[in-house]
Amino acid sequence: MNELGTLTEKFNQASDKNKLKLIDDLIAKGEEGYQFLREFLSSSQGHSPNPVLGKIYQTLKNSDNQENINFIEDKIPQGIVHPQSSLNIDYSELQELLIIKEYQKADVLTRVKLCEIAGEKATQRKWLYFTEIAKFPINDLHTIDLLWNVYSEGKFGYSIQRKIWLSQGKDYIELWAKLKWKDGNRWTKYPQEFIWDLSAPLGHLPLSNQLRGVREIDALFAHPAWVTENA
Ligand code: UYC
Repeated sequence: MNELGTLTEKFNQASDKNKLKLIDDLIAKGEEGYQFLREFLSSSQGHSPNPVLGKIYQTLKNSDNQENINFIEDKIPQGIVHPQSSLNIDYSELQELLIIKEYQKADVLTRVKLCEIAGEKATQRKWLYFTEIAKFPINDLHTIDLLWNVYSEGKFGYSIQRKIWLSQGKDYIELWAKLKWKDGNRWTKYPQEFIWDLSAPLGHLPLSNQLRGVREIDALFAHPAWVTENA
């Protein structure tokens, strides 16, 4: 078998975590690697979106290879997630920003969308009461979390942050340290000291301002969106 054949076979048998790494090796093979990735993505349509498919999508869409760009435009122009909303909220711009890894813009837009979910008053106020968060539709929180997860190699999103928080015994001091939101006694300064790419620690984004205390993020982590999935 040729080198590419060995690589694609390895890819097919790999765990998702290893697939993420092997995507880079496939890209290094040039057009043949890209062709494999296009076919893999095609044959995965109808599967639920995950970070492996998200990384392949981003790689093809953000490459300067015309065949990749044509493939994306013809087959999957909007992204691999079909955003669900119980409130008819449009998440397509959030998907676009995450696909091109504009994580800082996506972070800002995520807060705008949370206010949109909460309603007119929150949108004008530009921040949330914890009582509003408790009433958020599960669908919309799942969509926002899925978009972040799928287009960050599984690194970002609220459900990841919540898992870290649970693993730290629901201790916010520990959570802030893990997410690099605080370094010792020093709060990370918004926005310039946050890390806006995939070199960030697990769960670093999206941000929740802690200026008004932890009740907001606490309501987010207590939401049934996460509890029903994995207790
Ligand atoms: N900021 O420090 N933050 C702001 C974070 C705190 C502060 C926005 C995160 C600590 C002020 C976002 C951290 C603190 C403003 C974040 C952080 C503080 C502001 C923009 C680490 C001082 C502007 C959206 C936990 C010690 C005032 C927003 C205002 C803004 C995020 C200060 C996303 C994760 C306790 C003074 N900070 N924030 O919510 O209200 O305004 O405009 O968390």
